[in-house]
Amino acid sequence: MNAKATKTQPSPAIDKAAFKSAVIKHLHCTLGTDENKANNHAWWKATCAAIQEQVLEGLRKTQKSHYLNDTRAVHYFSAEFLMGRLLSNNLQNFGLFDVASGALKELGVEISDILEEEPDMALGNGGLGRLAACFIDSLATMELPAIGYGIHYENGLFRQEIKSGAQIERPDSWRDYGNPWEICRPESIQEVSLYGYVETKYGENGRVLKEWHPGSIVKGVPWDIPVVGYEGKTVNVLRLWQSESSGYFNWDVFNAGGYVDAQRENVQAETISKVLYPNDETEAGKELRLIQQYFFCSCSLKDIIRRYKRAHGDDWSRFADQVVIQLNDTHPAISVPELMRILVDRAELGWDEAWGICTKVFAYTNHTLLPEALEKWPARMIEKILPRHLEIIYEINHRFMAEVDKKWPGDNAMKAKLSIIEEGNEKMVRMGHLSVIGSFAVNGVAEMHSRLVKSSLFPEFDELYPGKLTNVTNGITPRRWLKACNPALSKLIDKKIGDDWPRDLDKLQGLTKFATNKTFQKQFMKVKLENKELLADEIRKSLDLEVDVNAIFDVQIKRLHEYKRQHLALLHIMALYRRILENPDYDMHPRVFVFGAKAAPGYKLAKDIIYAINKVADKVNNDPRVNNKIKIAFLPNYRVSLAEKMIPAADVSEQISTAGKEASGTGNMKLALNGAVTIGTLDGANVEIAEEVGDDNIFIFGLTVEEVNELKATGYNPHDYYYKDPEIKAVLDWLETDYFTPGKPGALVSIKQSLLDNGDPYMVLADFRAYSDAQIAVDAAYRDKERWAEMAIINTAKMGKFTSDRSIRDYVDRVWKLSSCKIES
Ligand code: CR1
Repeated sequence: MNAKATKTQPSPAIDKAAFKSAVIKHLHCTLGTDENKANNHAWWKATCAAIQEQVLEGLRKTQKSHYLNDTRAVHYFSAEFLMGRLLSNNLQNFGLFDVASGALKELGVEISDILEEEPDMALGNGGLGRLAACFIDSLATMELPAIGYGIHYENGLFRQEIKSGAQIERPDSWRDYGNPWEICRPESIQEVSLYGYVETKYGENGRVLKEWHPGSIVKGVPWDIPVVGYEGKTVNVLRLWQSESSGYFNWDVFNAGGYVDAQRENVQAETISKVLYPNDETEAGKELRLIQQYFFCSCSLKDIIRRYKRAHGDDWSRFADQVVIQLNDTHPAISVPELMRILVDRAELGWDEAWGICTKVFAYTNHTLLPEALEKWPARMIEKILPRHLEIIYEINHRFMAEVDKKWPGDNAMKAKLSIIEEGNEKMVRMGHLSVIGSFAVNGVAEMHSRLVKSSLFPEFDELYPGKLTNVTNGITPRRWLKACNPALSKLIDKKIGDDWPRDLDKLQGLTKFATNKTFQKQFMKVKLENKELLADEIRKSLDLEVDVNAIFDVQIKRLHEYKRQHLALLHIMALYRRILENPDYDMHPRVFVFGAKAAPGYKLAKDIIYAINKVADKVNNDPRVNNKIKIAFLPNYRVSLAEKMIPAADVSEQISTAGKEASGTGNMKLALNGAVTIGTLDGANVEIAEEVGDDNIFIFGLTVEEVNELKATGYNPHDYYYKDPEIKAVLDWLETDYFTPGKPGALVSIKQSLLDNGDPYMVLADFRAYSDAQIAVDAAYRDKERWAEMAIINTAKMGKFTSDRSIRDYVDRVWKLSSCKIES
C-alpha cells in the first residue's frame, strides 16, 4: 500500500504560458535574437533570465524583511564555494521545473539540452567548497538570515583533460560568455590596504595610536549570487569579491611618467582574484594566497560593519548580538586581527572591549588533521604585507601566553606548544591556533574527527577552554543531491511516502518498511538501471567505451590524494585482472570501476596514480581474455555537474581512506542517499553512516584508527606484506614492467616506490587483503538480487541524519543562536 502522498509544494508562481512569454521576451529583449536564430546557449540564457525575475523578486523581499526585522545573521566566510550549475536547482526550488520544461518543449527546445549549456561555477576544490555550497542552500531553505562571503575567482578549479593517460590542466574560464545569475554591486565597493609601514603616535592621556600607511590599496568589487531556498521563500546572497586596481599609488607613478609601470600595478591588483589555488588539503605557502585571504576577509568585514552601522551607528555594544562569523577552515583566520585592527585603531575601542567583541563573533570549523594542510605563514611575510596585523597577532599572543602561564605556571614547553608563533629558523604564525584563540566555538566535521581534534590536534586547548571544542557532523543538501540529480528516484519516493522529504529527510525512514517488498525492490532497481544506462551513455560519449549496465557500477569520486587511496583500488583491480588471466573461469560478477578525480597540478604522485589508472584501463578494457568482467572508466574533469550524473548510477561507493585521515567525507553521504552501498574503512562520517544503516548494509574493512596508530608505533614495515602476500608482490612487481606502458618500463614505478621504499605512509599494503576480502563479500551480496535491493533501499532510507539542514540546525542551536525570519510578501 502506498503511503498517502502529502503535497507541500505550493502552486508555482507562474504558469507555462507566462513562463513561455518570459523566455521569448528575454530572447528578444535581453539577448537580441529570436526563436528561429537562437542556439542552445541563447535558450539557456533566456531561460535563466526568465527565472531570474522570480529570484530577484525573492531577493528583494528577503533583504527588506531582514532589514526591517534587524535580524542577527550568520556570515559564512569561505575561500571556496563549489556551486556547480544553478538553473536546474533554481527551477526545482521554485517548483518551476516542470513548468519550464513544458514551456520550452512548446518552443521546440529540450530542457536537458539547455541545462548542459551552463558552465559549472567551480570556485572550490572539493569537499570543503561543496560543503559551503550545501550550507548556504540549507540556510536559505530554513529561512535563516545568512550571507556567504568569498572570492570571485576569474578562473575556477582547472579543467582536467586526459592526454595519453596523463592529466593536463587547462584554465576554467567560466565567465567567458557571462554569468546570468550574478549581479555586480558597485555601490558596495570596498578598499583594502596592503604593504607599507606602521606609525606609532601618542594621543590624549598618552594613549598609543597606531597608524598604518599602506603601500598600495586595491578595490574589492562585490558580485552577488542569489541563493534560492527550497520553495523559494528566502533568497539569500553569496557575495564574492573581485579585485581591481584602485588607482591609488598608480597615479603617482603615472605622473612621474611611468605609464607602463602604472599599468603593471593594475595587473597586480587584478591578479588577486584571478585564480583559485588548486590544492586540496595541502598548504600553498604563497604570498598571493595570503593576500587573497586578507582581501576577501577585509572586504567582507567592512561590508558587515557598513550594514551594522546603518542600523546601530557607532554603538558597538550590540555588534556581537547581530553578527556571527563562521570561519570555514583557517583560510579566513586573518579576519581575527583584521576585526581587532578595525575596532582598536579605527573605532578606538580599548583592547579588552575589542577582544571581548571579537571572541563573541567568530567561530571556526576545522576540516583536517593532516599536518601539511594546517596553515602557517612566515611572520616575515605577514610583516611585509600586513605590518599592523603582525603587531596585533603578537599582542594577542602575548596576552594569551599570560593565560597559559596562569593555567600551567612556569611551563615553557607548554607555552611553546600553544603559542600562535612557532619559533625556529623561520618564525611562523600558526593560523589554527589563532583561530581557536579568537573564536568562541571550534568544531570538527564528524564525530570521530571531532574526537581526534580534541584528543590529538588541540588537547591542551580543550583543557584550557572546556566546552569550546565541539562536533557538527557534515551534511549534504537533498534538494541537489537527490531531488534534482535523480528525478526518477525522487518521483518513486514521492509516490511511496509523499513529497515532503526534501525538507525533512528523516521522512525517508518511511521507505524502510518497503525494503523487503518485492515490487518496490523491482521499482527501485529499475530506476537504478535507468540511471546506469544514462551514465553508460556518458561513458561512451566521453571515453568511447562500452560498458554493461548489468555489471556492478563501482564508483570512486573525490580529489586524488594518497590518503584517499585510489591506488588501493587500483592494486585491487590489477589483482582481479591477474586472477582472471591465471584462471579464465575466475568467478566474479562483471564490474565497471568508475573514477573521477583531479590531482593538484604540483602533486606528482597523485598525477602518477591518475596515469596508472588510465594505463591499466587501456590494457584491461581491450584484453579479450577479460571477457568484459572488468571495465575501468576514468571520466575526465570530475566536477559537481559530473557528480550529479555519476552518483545516481552507483551501486558501490568507495570510501577507503586510511582510518583517521578523512575528516568526514560528503560524497559518501550523497552516494548512500542515492542507493549505493558503501565499501569503506571506519573513517570520518563512514562511522556514522554505518551506525545509521547497520552492519548488514555496509562493507566495513581494514585497520581502525587505534590499530593504525598502534602499527605505526610498533614499526610498520610494508615489506612484510610484500613478501608475505604473493598477490601483493606480483601486482607491485607488475608496475615495474612495461606491461601496461609498452616500450616504457618503469613508467608506473613511483607507486611501488611510495609503497615500499617510502614506507607506505597511508598503509595501503596493510589494508590490501582486508579490502580484497570485503570486495569478495560485495560480489556475493550483489549476486543475490533481493538482498542487494534491500541493502540499497535501506541506504537511501537511513540517510536522514545527513541532510545539511540537520548540520545547520546543529550550528544554529549550539553555535550561532539564530532565529529564522519569515519573508513578508
Ligand atoms: C575533508 O578532507 C570533509 C571536507 C568538508 C575536507 C573532508 O573529509 O568532508 O573537508 N578538508 O568538511 C579540507 O578540505 C582543507 O581541508
